[in-house]
Amino acid sequence: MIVDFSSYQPGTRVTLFNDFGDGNMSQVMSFEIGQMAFRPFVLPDRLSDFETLSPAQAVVTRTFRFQTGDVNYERGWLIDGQPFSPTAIAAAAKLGTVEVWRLLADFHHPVHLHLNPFQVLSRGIGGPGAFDAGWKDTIDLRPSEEASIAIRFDGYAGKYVFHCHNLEHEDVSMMANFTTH
Ligand SMILES: [Cu+2]
Repeated sequence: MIVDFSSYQPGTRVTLFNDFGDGNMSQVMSFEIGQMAFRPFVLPDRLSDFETLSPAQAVVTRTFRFQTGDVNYERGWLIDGQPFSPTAIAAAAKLGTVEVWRLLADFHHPVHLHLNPFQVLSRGIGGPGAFDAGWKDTIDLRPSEEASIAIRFDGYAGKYVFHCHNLEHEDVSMMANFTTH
């Protein structure tokens, strides 16, 4: 991320706010503007290069539905109709392989995977947005939206989770395990 502070005078304090936060929680961070650096800066045409994953590389396609449902006779949030269980394994991925995961949502669900980043292949009607480009660790699914992501599982064998990053959903109990081997 590149932030241009050149329009501020030295000594200015610039605070980044979260419009959805309450009270002190709305203040994310502050920047103290120092002395001007007279170093000409030109934004490069291309910030970085990365390998683009293709659905053709996928060894398996899995589907996960992020929906409301009952947890212990109360309303909760589920993945494929199931609340989180420490012992249940929703997917077992082979290290070094690429998988496509179709994610379906009934509501806003920012879906987050541990271990590896992923790329957004498709989203809703009209395809991925510019904001979907590059490597992601979370995709914010919108109500009734379906998206496909490509993940290359790599690096470490073990047991990991994926979950809705809305804590009110994750805690009751929109989370599941996957393993890599
Ligand atoms: Cu959610």
